Amino acid sequence: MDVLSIGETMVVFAPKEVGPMRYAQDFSTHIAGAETNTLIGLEKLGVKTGWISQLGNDELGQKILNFVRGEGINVDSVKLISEASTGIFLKEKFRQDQTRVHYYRKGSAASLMSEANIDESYVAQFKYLYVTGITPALSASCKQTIFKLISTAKSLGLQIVFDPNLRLKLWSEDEAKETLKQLIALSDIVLPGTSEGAFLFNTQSEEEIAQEIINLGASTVVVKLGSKGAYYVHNDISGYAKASKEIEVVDPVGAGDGFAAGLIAGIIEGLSIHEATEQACNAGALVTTVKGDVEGLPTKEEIEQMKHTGHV
Ligand code: CKP
Ligand code: MG
Repeated sequence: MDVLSIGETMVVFAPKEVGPMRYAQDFSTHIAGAETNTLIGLEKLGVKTGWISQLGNDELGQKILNFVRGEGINVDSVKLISEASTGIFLKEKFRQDQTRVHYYRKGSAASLMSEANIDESYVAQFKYLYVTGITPALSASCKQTIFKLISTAKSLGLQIVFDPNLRLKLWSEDEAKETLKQLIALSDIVLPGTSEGAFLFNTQSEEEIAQEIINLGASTVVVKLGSKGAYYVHNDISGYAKASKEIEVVDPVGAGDGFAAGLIAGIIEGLSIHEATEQACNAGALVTTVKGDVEGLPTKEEIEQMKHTGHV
């Protein structure tokens, strides 16, 4: 298998109508979590993946497990526990162009993960470890688990890919800043957005953000610039790439995870950093054309079609 990740996946309830959620009557349900969003994107692009997690031994936990397994991800390291419930979140389209996320995940089954969830022989089956800044924000034991998993993975020769995924609803600014910088310093490939870069390094410039991250030890940095594309630095190569077509955004959540999937798949299939970044931009853009965090993740054929014809 190629890519391993660890994190929390939840059931999402999204009001069907636009407007403040207090008036909502009907909800649609989806499944989302940054790490499985990316793993599902990778599976769609032909990359074999595995996931370490914990879910409640409840109906929603079973729903998530079935869904993730159904997308092809290996779930041998996912535990169902009876001590806590599966986390959920609500995704409110407050106004047509304003999405708000509300978490109900404190004390969830995933937040109780500990070093006992890491099986070294399982980790040894992979070439890349994909981590986001959400998992260490879930609890003290999750934070400890992330550092342990990264050091185990590094000692086994895995490459570390990191998306800061700053979530200030989950932890304080000071703790987030300190921990995210520590995690960046342990990573080979780092995928920040400009607002995350600005939070961490006090600059809006993508070139300065990338340089700060290279100085911390990464060999590859790709800074996401939203609809403007992305800026990459890989060893001594740098440049810009963007999606092959302007798209109409239906639901922006999950774009970064689709981006990560496109990039990692591109690196695994041996694309140049420019081509891999372009594939990442196309995958991220396509995610936003469909409601839900994973439903719009593209196959390789869709990406090729977008690239060559500019049509989705
Ligand atoms: O940065 P993105 O919009 O790509 O991330 C979205 C995901 O894991 C979403 O699926 C949600 O479950 C989360 O980030 C989160 O915990 O906020
Ligand atoms: Mg993100």
